[in-house]
Amino acid sequence: MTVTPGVDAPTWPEEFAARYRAAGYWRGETFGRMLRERATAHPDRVALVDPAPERRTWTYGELDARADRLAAGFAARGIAKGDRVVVQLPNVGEFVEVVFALFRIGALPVYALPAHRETEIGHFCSFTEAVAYVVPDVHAGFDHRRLATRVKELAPSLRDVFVVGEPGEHTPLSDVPCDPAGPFDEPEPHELAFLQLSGGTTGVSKLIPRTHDDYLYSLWASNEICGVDADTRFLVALPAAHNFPMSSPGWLGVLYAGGTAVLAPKPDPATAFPLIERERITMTGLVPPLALVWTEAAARAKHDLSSLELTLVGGAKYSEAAARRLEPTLRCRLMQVFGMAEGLVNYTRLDDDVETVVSTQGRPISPDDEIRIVDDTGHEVPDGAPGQLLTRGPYTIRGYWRAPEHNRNAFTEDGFYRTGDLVRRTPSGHLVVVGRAKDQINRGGEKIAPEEVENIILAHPAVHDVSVVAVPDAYLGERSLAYVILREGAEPLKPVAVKRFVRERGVAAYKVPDLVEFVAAFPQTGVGKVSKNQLRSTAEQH
Ligand code: OOB
Repeated sequence: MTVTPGVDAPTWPEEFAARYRAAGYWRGETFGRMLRERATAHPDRVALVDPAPERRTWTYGELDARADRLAAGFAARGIAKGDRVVVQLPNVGEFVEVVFALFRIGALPVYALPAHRETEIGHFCSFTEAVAYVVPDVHAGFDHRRLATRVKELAPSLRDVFVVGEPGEHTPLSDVPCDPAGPFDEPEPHELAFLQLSGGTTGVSKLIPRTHDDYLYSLWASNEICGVDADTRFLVALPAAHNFPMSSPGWLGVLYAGGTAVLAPKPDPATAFPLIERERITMTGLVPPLALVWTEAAARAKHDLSSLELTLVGGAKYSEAAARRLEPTLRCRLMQVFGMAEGLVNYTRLDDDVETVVSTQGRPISPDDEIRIVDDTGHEVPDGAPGQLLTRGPYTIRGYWRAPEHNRNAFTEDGFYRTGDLVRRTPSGHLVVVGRAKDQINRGGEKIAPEEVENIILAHPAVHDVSVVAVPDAYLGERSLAYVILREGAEPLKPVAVKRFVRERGVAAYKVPDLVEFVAAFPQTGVGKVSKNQLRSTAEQH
């Protein structure tokens, strides 16, 4: 089934699109052509390094040729423009090869995280009517081929499973490449490039439709802000499929600039520090808990980290005290980033003073990022006061993919995205994140929709009701706590049994509640609804 822009993926009204083109934000480029141009300009420069288990490199010329051959192979297997392909790969070179091959034929990667399991993958595959699913053989001790076999039963549209490594009953990715056969039905710059996942506040993740034009703008503008150029050597420490390490400025930004992206198999100092030394890494991006660990480890590190010039920290609130420690210990610049897969990204700037860098989450990329900070009734708050952040702009979506009902609430009538974040604005235009209005848990940058976990726990026969809330945590920022009311007369349950029940449903491990507590009743609001605010205050006592 083809994708109809505007219906499946609400798009920018023509007057806005015209304005963004006239301002030079949307340059009429596509990812496929971008890589081709870089490969023509500097074929022998190294684009990509996959250091483990043995070091592999791809020059721009090699990556381009490889993307062409894979694209031809995918096309020969019937994958066509507009088709969705769920890609669930860890930080390996094949991830980059596969997505550029898909970009080239206009098929849309759907970026799953390595942690996702049957529930999430089954949903992505069936909801998007994906025709193919790309997996590693075994990653972090988990056999993705067996997951793929089960998912095939859930999603009848799925024709192919391609495996990086030992294929089992599926198709090895190494069998796919063909000699390029003629030009492909290439996508246009205004068309969709991929579907990114939302952190979500509802039962299932919403899909975020990003176009070549809008995403490429966020890349080159991020490059200018972060000082990314052909000499940049960027360490992809976080999962490559997440929007932050992909585009802020991330591996895609680095490839745009002609630099080198190095894929870390894991983000811990024991893995990352030797890589920084060996690969002369100049830049990386971390979530706050990792930044804490790196800062502590750097104080007694034996490795030479002197090549590191800039560390970006974002994805969740970075405490001011922790932010203050980063520059002196890692001996590089800090940049805070407050972004969202839906679009808007804020950075502190290289010429901001230290106080601004440690105490704010940055200001928007674009002069045309419109920011409104409003109260509960939708009215703008006085300057400097906290309120809910709404935004609209040249790289912020106008609606989720195939979600018209949800879009009615998630966006205002005039197209502003309701971020659900509570912020205040400083006189310099920087935003400070002060809290959250949306029902979401931010577990060290990994987003959990309480409703999704509640729905799973509710399916337990002994459970009468459940409410999942955040508990403050010194390391992760937040952890999850499930308050459970048991059915009358039900056998008493242990917390561990509730956790096991969630895990066995086949969801990403980070969604399994960290804590489970049994209660007799929930506090109620005036209108008789469960008061999550009160539950959260109780949870803060933990
Ligand atoms: C990034 O993207 P998502 O889509 O996983 O999560 C977005 C949400 C924001 O709405 C906000 O609630 C939270 O994550 N967030 C932050 C933050 N950065 C993101 N909250 C406080 N302080 C920060 N610095 O997380 C993302 C996307 C692109 C770049 C960076 C992060």
